[in-house]
Amino acid sequence: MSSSSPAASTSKLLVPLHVSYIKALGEAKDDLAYHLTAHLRMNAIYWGLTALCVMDAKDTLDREETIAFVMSCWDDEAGAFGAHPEHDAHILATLSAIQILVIQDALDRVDIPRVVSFILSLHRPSGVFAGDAFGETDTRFLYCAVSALSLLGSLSALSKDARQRTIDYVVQCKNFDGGFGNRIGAESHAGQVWVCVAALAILDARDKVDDDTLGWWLAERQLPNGGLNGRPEKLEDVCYSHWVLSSLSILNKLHWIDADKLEAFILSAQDPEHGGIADRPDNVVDVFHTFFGVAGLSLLGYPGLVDLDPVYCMPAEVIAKMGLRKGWAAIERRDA
Ligand code: GRG
Repeated sequence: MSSSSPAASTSKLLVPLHVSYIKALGEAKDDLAYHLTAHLRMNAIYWGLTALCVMDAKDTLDREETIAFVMSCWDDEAGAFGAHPEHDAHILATLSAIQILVIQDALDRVDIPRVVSFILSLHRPSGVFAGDAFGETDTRFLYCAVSALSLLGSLSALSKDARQRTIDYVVQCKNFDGGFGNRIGAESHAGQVWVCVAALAILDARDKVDDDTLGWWLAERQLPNGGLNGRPEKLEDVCYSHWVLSSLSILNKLHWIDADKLEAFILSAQDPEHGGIADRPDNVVDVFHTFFGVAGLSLLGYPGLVDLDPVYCMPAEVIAKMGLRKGWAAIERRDA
């Protein structure tokens, strides 16, 4: 990205440029980068599609083509989705696939009972979930499992006892600073804070969060340049605009950070020539940071954007229609 871009050019969200940047990603099939990121393809389509929804440009991606790609990643042996055709099923790709199908109103294409059994097969006696049949466990996979079950209307497939063990596992990951780590005893990290707080919200166990202690820890993630880091002494990164802000939104404490400074930081990480948002100003853009940048701006009430549900990280209207909306609050959207 050009570092000589005039500051004025990034004082506004460059919506048409970001929309064409995301559209072009799916068409760059001759690029080496496209093939090197095959293991993230399903996640990348979810990030791109949801970013387009937030910018009110959902139809930029062809609906039938998108659904066909998702279905081509079905792993019939496991009964769930891989990240790419011929890849083994994994809970991360499975959640992204379900999110895409829900957004496209195409859940009816899925064998829901098989996906539910795949997810339940990943549940461990401690209450945590594994990512796949090979067994690595952590709170990210726990969130993916809980969110996917909920979106499939099958949270009740977790028995009362299994649900309680899941809640207890998350509670055991809570630290003295109010934050959460990726396993019991692990350091608090904003990404893990979000998965744990959002999973507790879905499981109707929000009361297990120490709102004030965690609210302070999250607010302290803001650095003098306005950006947010993921844990103390680390660099700011645009993606924390989602992990931190969504957590604060679920705690109804978004006003605990300086919204104007964060907004200016996110906007300064845009590529004003080719579109896309980077982790921080003057770095190379990617779809992950583009999505989490616009997600953060949406929660900050940026004009013209569509509301995002911070618990499911999906368009708020879609979640509300499914009757899944939990208590959260964003900053009121400003007029354009
Ligand atoms: C539906 C949005 C959604 C997610 C699914 C995979 C997942 C569930 C959540 C991931 C949560 C998480 C751990 C996010 C953090 C990602 C990140 C930027 C990690 C970087 O960690 P370090 O240690 O960086 O490299 P720092 O910033 O601490 O130096």
